[in-house]
Amino acid sequence: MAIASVLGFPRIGSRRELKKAVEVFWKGEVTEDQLQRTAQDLRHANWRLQREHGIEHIPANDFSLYDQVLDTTAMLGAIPERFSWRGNTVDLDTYFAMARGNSGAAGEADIAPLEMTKWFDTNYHYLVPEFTSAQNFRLASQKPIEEFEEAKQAGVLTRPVLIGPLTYLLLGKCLGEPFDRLSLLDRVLPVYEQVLQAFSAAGAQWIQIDEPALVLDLEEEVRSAFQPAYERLSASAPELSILVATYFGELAENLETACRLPIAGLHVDLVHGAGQLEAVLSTLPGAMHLSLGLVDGRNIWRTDLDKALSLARQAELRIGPDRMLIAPSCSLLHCPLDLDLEETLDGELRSWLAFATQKLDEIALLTRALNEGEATVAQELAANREAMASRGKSRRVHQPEVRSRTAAVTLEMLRRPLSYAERARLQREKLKLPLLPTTTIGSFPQTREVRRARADFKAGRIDTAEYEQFIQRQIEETVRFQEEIGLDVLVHGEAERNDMVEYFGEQLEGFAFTRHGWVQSYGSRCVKPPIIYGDVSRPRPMTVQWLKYAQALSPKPVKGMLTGPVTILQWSFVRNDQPYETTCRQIALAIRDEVADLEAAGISMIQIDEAALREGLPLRKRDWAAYLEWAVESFRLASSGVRNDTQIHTHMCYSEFHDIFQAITEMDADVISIESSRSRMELLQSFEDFDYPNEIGPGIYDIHSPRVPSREEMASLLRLASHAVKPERLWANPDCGLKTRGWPEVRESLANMVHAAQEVRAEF
Ligand code: 39S
Ligand code: ZN
Repeated sequence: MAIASVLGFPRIGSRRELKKAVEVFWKGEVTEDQLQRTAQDLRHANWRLQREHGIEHIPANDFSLYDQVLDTTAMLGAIPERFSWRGNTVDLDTYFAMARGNSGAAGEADIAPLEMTKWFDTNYHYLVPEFTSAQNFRLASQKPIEEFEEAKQAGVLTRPVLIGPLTYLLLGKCLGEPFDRLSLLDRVLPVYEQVLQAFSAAGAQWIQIDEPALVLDLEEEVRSAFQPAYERLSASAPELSILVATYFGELAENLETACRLPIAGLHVDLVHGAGQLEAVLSTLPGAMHLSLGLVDGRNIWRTDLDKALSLARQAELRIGPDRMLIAPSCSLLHCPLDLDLEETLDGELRSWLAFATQKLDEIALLTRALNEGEATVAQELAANREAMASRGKSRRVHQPEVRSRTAAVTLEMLRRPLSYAERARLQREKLKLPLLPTTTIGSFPQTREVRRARADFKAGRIDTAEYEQFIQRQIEETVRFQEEIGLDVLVHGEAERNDMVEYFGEQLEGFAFTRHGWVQSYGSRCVKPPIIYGDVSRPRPMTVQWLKYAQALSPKPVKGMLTGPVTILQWSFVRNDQPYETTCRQIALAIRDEVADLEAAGISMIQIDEAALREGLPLRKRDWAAYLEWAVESFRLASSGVRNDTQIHTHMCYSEFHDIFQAITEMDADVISIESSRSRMELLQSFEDFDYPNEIGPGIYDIHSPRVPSREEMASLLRLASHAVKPERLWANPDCGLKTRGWPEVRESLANMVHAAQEVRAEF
């Protein structure tokens, strides 16, 4: 019989209970016990829910108070020296210090947190493990076992989840002298062996070990490290059935490696690696179970059950039902929890969607169809067919005008009429900015007050006029503050925006947005990605009213702020019935219209953020060129419709540019601002090496912590930058938006930044 299974489940709770509990704990308003009780309730609710929905292999240890990679670091006792951890097991203070750093408050030292980065190509961020060549590991957290026991006591025999040793090491970074991370494998394996033995002793039958690294381009030495590692692991707990889970792509040339492992089962992603089933079936050894990732764990579309069943039947013919597990493509962590909470979505749209809870039903249904025959679920299958057909032909999805407009894009529309050098001259004449102009990335602190006003407005407690007046007051205060400290290029502060993607999604045609569709982005921070279900267009201006208001307040230029097409695409749930690049081009045209309207309203500088351009890079290098081509083209389509003397800015939230430098240059923005203060301007090396032709604002104020950088510190960063970039092409700005910061530190830091720029300016 095929087994209904799940690889991981959302843990924040239907009302973001985890976020709220963790944040009040950080403020010291509740005890550790209270936090742990909330966490326990959430775990129990998840186990119960999955059981009620017919899932047999239910995960444990997929829960986390912050991040599952950090949990693994705690399990392995790989706590960097600077946290001065001396305990036997990792305590909660050390755990959260690694996640958030120690701001130096209350007499404590100022300790930097672990770095945060993207979990593969998702919008989830994990904390990067740090290793030294002398790194030691030992079992320092019983969490995996405790959560397994906890479930068992609640009557659920779970399949616990661990991040595999190879993936874990590959996600980490080496400190000090460079060395091979895999040289640490022999030191981590004993801890894994101990954990497996503990699971075995506790009565676990299956264990899931996630090795998503197997869908990446791997060097031969890395690939060949899997076999001996898994030989040790499986020998250490022979009664335990190990399922190695791969996801987010195809195994491709790593398939044989995976199939040779001495394990009981292999999970493959058949949504993001749709073409690999036949190859997997031909390579899978005679006794190995196959877990079929048929239900998309990263998107919100209802599964086409006929298609999924035909894949399952294909597998069944070759390996029989007894070696099959039916599963989501990856953990459901990346999906919102429950479609039933969305009372405001209309019935038609809702019939096309499945959130995590609905995906449980799909998995159970597919399993039943296999085990008991399709006749037993005929009604459900018919309803599914009807939903698929309605989506395929709906007028809301297919807009002929959008189609013809996208088809009519010409090469001229992708190019500014003059070169950067000629544009720069015109822009200098018009804007009359000083050397090293100072500006910010766009957002100012989103205070409780701002969020509350929006919540009140959405709930109807205040009316439109009241809300708009409130936002205008915020804008005015922000503009006045910037004038006061002497910034050269102002922004309106984005008080009206809940999120840089959701805000635009709410106003574009072809997008739907949810009320409770939260997905964890990192730690306690969540996002509510909009749903792109149809052809995209812009019925009316989205930002012009606010920018016009702000510009009227000041003679200084106010920069218009937009989110770029690639970033809107990356941070939304995207339709799966046409290529991503087609959807991206439609969004680009909508943004292009907004750019034109801003220009017409007298805005002379427009920033189009592509925060997510780099993270959209495909996992396999061979797919990079195609992606970068349409991504850059979309940006150019959005940005090239302006006059030569209108200055186009863009912003990017990371500092590894070496490998995509060509693409960044081809975007041809007049000014680019980038993160860099944490990497101490290392990225300037790239700009020097490649001789970036346009203007750059390397971030000199690290906004990722509440720390206030001094004027001297920022001045020296600017001087450093002026060695790599000609002073006439250099800007002074923070390294990202200020929305997560508080006003007091922002006031002080920005004033220091302006002084730093003035100081260095005087030296030229
Ligand atoms: N992806 C997206 N989409 N956007 C991004 O900015 C990023 N940045 C990177 C990469 N991916 C991204 C990740 N960084 C937050 C901050 C940084 C992030 C991701 C998320 C963040 O702060 N999220 C907020 C949070 O988790 C939610 C932001 C939001 O949508 O708290 N706020 C809404 C608003 O402002 C809803 C606010 C809210 O919680 O309108 N309201 C309360 C409620 O609904 C009521 C308000 C109150 O009384 O306090 O209960
Ligand atoms: Zn940024």
